[in-house]
Amino acid sequence: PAKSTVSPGVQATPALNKPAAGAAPAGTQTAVAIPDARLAKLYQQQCATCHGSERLGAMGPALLPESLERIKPAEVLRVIRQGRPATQMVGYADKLSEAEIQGLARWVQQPPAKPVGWTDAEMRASHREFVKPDYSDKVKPAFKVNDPHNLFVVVEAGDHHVSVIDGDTFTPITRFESHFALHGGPKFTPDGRFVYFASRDGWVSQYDLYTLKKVAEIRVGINTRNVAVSSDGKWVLAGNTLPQNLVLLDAQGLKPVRTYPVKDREGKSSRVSAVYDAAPRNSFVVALKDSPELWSISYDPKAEPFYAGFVHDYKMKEGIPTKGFLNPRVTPLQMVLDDFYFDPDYKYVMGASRDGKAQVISLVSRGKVAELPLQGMPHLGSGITFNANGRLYMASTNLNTPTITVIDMQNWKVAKEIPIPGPGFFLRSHEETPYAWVDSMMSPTAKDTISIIDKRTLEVVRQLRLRPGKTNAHVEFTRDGRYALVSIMENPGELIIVDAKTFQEVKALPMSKPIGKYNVFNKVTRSEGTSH
Ligand code: DHE
Repeated sequence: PAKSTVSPGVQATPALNKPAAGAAPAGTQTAVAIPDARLAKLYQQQCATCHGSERLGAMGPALLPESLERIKPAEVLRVIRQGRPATQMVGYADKLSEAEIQGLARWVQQPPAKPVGWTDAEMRASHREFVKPDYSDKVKPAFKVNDPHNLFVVVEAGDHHVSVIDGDTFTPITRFESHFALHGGPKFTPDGRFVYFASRDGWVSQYDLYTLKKVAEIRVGINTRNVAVSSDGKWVLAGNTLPQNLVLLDAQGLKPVRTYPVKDREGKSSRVSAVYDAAPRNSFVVALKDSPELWSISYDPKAEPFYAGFVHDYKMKEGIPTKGFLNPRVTPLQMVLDDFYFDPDYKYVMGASRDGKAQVISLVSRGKVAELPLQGMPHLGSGITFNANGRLYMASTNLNTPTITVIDMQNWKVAKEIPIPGPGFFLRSHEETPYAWVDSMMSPTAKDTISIIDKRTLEVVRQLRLRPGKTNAHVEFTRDGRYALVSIMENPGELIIVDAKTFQEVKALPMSKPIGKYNVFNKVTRSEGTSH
C-alpha cells in the first residue's frame, strides 16, 4: 500500500481542486497530476520557509529522495495532510487540494532539477555555538545524580527527542528536541560529559550532560552516515554520503577543521560506509562504500610520517613523506566493506560486503588475514565480542537470516550459528552477565521476541515477549550489568527495565519510539557487550 497514487505525468480520476476531506488514507483518492512548474511554485509558497528553497532543509528537515528514502510514500502523504505532532509541521488537508497534496508528495520524492551540493562555506554558515562551556574538570553535574556515568541517553525517533535517564533510579532527568531522524549511536567524550549526535540529514550536535544544555551544532552535509569522537576527546569525525567527504570538527564547539574529499587511489569519489574511533590506535578508521579501501586517520600529534603509495594524495608530492597526524593512510582491500566491527584491541577489522563476502583485515600489517565464512547479510556493525570458556568470540545478527553468527576469534572460524525466531538487528551483552540479548525485529511475526543466549553454551535459554505484538528491540545494560533496558519501538512506545538475572520487568517509562539507548559508562569504557 506504500505507493504514491499519482505518477509523473499520469492523469488520474477527478476529485480535483476541491479541498481534501480531512485525512484521507493514501490510496483511497486519486487526483489529476499537477504540472511540475506549478508544483515548484507551490513548494516555494507552502514549504520553502521551513524546508529551504533548494529542499536542503532549514527549520524543517531536507526534502530530497536521499532524506526521504526510509519514509514510505504513504507516510509522506499522511504528514502533508495531517502534519507531524509536536513539531512545527502543520497539516495541509484543509489548505490544499488533494491533487496539490499528492503532487507535492511526488515532487519532494523526486530528484531536484539541479544537483545538490554542500560547500564548506554553507557548512560554516550553518555553525551555531549556543554556549561556551567551562571545559575544566571542576564542573560537576548541575542536578542530583548518584553516578553521572550511569546515565542513559535515549534517542526517541517518534517525535525526534532525546531523553536523559538516571540509570540508578530509572527516573527521567531531562528531555530535549533533537534534529530530525538521528541515526546511529551518540558518541561521548572520554569523561562522559559531552555527547554528540548525527542526524541522517547532516546535522551534528554537541550536548553537555552536566549542564543539560545544547552546546553547538553544525550541518556537515546533506546526508550523513555517522560520527566518531576521538579517545582524547578533541575531535569529531563525520562521514558523509552526500557530499562524498569526511568532515573533521573541533569537539569543543564543533568548528570545522578540515574537509577530506573521499576519493580512492584512482580519484573516484565514494560514499562512506562508516567512521569509528580505534582508541588503542589513536586513530579513526573509515571504510569506503564504493571503493575497496580502508582509511586510518591518526589523531596522535606524534604519529609517524608515511610515504606515498600508502596514502591518499593530500597536499603531498609523490615520494615525500606526509605527516601522520590527521592525514588519511590508505589500506587497499580486495572488497568493499559495507559493514564492519573490531576486536577489543582494535588490531583487526571484521568486515562484510553487501554481496555476502566477509574478511578479517589486520590494522597492524594492513592486509587481509582471513576469510570469514558468513552467509546472508551479517550485520557486523551491531556485533559484540565476549569471553567465554577461555575463548574470545565475536557475535553478530544477520539482517535476512534468523540466526546469530558466533565467530571464534582465535581461528576466525564460525563457532556456531544460533537459531532465533526471526532476523535480528541489535545484539547486546555486558561483562557482568552470562547472557547476550538479541531482538528479531526484522521479522513481522517475531519482532516482539527477545532471545536470551547463554554465552557459555551458545544456546538460547529463554525468550521474552515484554509487549506481545509490538517491536521489542535494542537492549542496553546498566553500568553494573544488573538491569537490561529494552525498547518498545512504537509510537507511543516504552522503555522497559528488566532485571537481568530474574528477567522480570521492573519498571516501564513511556517513550516515543525509543530507537536506541546508550549507557555512558559502557560506551566510554568500550564495554565488550555494547556497540562502539
Ligand atoms: Fe542503522 C547504527 C547503518 C538501518 C537504527 N546503523 C548504525 C551504524 C551504521 C548503520 C553504520 C553505526 C553508526 C554508529 O553508531 O556510529 N543502519 C545502517 C544501514 O546501513 C541500514 C541497514 C540502512 C540505512 O538506511 O542506513 C540501517 N538503522 C537502520 C534502521 O532501519 C534503524 C533500525 C532505524 C533508523 O532509525 O534508521 C537503524 N542504526 C540504528 C541504531 C543504531 C544504528 C539505533 C545505533 C546502534 C547502537 O546501539 O549503537
